[in-house]
Amino acid sequence: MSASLSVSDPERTIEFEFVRATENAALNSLAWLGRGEKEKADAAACDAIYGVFDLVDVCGEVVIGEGIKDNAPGIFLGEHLGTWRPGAPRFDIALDPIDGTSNIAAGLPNSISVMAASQRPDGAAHSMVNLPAFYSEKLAVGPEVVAAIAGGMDPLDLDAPLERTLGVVAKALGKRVPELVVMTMNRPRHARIIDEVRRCGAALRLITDGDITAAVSPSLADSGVDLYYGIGGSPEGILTAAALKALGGAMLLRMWPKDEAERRSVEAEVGSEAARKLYGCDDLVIGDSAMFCATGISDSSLLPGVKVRGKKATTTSILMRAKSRTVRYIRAIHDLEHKTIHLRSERSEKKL
Ligand code: VTB
Repeated sequence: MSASLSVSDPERTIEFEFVRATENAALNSLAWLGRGEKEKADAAACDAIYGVFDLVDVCGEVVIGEGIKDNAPGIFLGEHLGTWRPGAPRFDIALDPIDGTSNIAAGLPNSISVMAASQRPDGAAHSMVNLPAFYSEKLAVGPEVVAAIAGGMDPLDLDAPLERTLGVVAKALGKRVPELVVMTMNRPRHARIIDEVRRCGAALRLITDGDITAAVSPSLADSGVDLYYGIGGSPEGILTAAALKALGGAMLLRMWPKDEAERRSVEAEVGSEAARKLYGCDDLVIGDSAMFCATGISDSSLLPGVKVRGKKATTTSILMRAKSRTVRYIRAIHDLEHKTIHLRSERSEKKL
């Protein structure tokens, strides 16, 4: 047992409040599934997250928020979550009330509500890195690949041809390349990746949106995904890193400015060396404290979505902590005739 495990660790109790928050966000946004209103879905998820944390004794500071990117309603960088009652434990929080808002709006699969949190190591300015580029290039693999590399196999290299990377991953998993399943978002900027994966003979699962589920999936034994590779949102990369720290997976990440103007602005902000830095999960979420929690809204390779049958709704969430490496799947059955969701906007309980 790790020395850092302690019964008084506030993570152990607070983590369940994160499940309530993402469950309520999923339930409250479900009404917007397939209704073409992504901002209303996002607002409903944010309202429910605020509502849960308004009742929780924690000093949470949003260090990775959303909203600015989408120009949508959101929970922003620097906002406080929790009561901030004196003496309450302090956490840095990263969140995406809905990753995959376009999917919800279109009634498509692959949307989740997701949060991560960590306690700042002593003396550190922050525990999660805020990357100034909109996009990052990300390559994510599961624990078997990490173990094979630790055992002497060639490490992964973001600059190596994809053919080599697929070969390394296949060898680590004891598969042939044609047996590999690669996941990426279907985007014109991924044309080369898509061609390469197909040329090598691996299976490619293209998704519309939502690359947190995609990047976490290779670390889950039964997701059917072996490798995630692509260019997606930078904040999503931080949330992914928190999950992979708990799952023992790995990710290589490098900022991907979309044009010269963005490259110049990123370099002006962090310097040219940091702009090109290759990050691993421990560089993105610093220290041994990391919690990750997500609830499925619509079905994904990570989680089933909310299922409603009569007056009952079933949610499935995944909750994990890096310190203990316990991974919990929490299947909750909500009786909609009794369930109330505390929303900040109403400052009262909302009956579903
Ligand atoms: C990425 C991805 C997200 O939006 O940020 C994407 O990481 C935006 O990419 O998971 P495009 O600009 O190419 O659409 C998501 O898919 C959903 O927020």
